[in-house]
Amino acid sequence: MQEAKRMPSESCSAAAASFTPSALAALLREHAPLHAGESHVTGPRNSLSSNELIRLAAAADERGDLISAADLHLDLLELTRSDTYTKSATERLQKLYPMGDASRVSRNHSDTFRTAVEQSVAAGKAEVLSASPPLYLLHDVLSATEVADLRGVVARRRDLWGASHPLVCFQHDAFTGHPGLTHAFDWMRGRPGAGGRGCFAQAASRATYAHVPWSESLFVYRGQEALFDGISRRVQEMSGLHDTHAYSWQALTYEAGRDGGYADHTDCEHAADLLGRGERMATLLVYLTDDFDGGETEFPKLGLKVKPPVGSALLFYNFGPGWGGRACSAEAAHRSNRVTRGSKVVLQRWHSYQEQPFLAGRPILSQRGRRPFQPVVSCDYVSGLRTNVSCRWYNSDVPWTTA
Ligand SMILES: O=C(O)CCC(=O)C(=O)O
Repeated sequence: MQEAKRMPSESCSAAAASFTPSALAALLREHAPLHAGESHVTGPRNSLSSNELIRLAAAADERGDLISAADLHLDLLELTRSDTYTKSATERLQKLYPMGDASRVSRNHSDTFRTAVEQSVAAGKAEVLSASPPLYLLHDVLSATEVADLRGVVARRRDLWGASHPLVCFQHDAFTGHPGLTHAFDWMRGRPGAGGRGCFAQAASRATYAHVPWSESLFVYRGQEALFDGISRRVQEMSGLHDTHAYSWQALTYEAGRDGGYADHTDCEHAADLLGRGERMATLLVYLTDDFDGGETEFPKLGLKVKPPVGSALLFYNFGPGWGGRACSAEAAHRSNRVTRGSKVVLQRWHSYQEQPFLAGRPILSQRGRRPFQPVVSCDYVSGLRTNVSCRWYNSDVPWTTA
């Protein structure tokens, strides 16, 4: 936990250049040599059988330990992907994050969104960048003082999470080029919840993390920072996007020298149906810096490259065709271009059509395989496309963190 205070950006300048499978394999050989019987990868997250988990979950329920019960039901959900555990984990999370009956009213969320942004446009507070899919620039969402204060909160939380080197995880061994990783995927085979991902073990993560380019996503959950909760209320008023439909805030940071950009993707969670649980109906991006080069938010299908001024926001609808359309809109695909000078800081928040109060709350996932406050750098196929691999640093526990 002690060794790696956040790396200064000048020492990351070679990150993107050295991020090739063979360079990573060489680093592993040099800095984290294997001894007999060892692997550079960690094992499956969950070594308990579903029967054992069911027994432990029942015991946690019986003693009224809601946090452990929710955690175990989430483990069961990951292991089995069964509707039963979706329901049981949801029930427990809703008990942990009660929102009160008043917030449970059902509403047509795409209509409230549309009405509010159209009013903002009529009042000169927003402009339309694209009609289909609907994409808006909201002016003056934050004052200069608020921007400074929010950046202060982000800096404080980044310091907390910068104390340890990250665990380095990949979605596929082909990307690292390291044969050791295949063990992890073999181990995970037949475990539907594991998702075919593997993480380097601690020594291998320490040897490689500085050579992986990444952008950063720092989750700030509901109730953790009054300033963020206040902004949530304002967003609700300005955009019609209700706080009880929102995910947690994410503070995204892209630093020149370290950043590899974030590849083309849509924000639809499962690219399925707007009405599905957790589908990200709309995305909000609030910009906290603009003194950087590169780093535009680009919508290639719309021919738009945007770099909004500090304190303003982009807001877009991820489904179609047209307002209220229920299929994922390919036209809403976007990326973050690589930052080549300075640092880009953006607040991101997704909003689902369905009300899901617990989505913005701290997830109750296990810390197994990670040290306390140890971040994860995860290199994933963005949007499921094998040509689009991007790595991101996360402060949150993630399901593919293994023990
Ligand atoms: O930072 C940006 O401009 C876009 C971020 C984004 O698309 C994402 O994190 O999913």
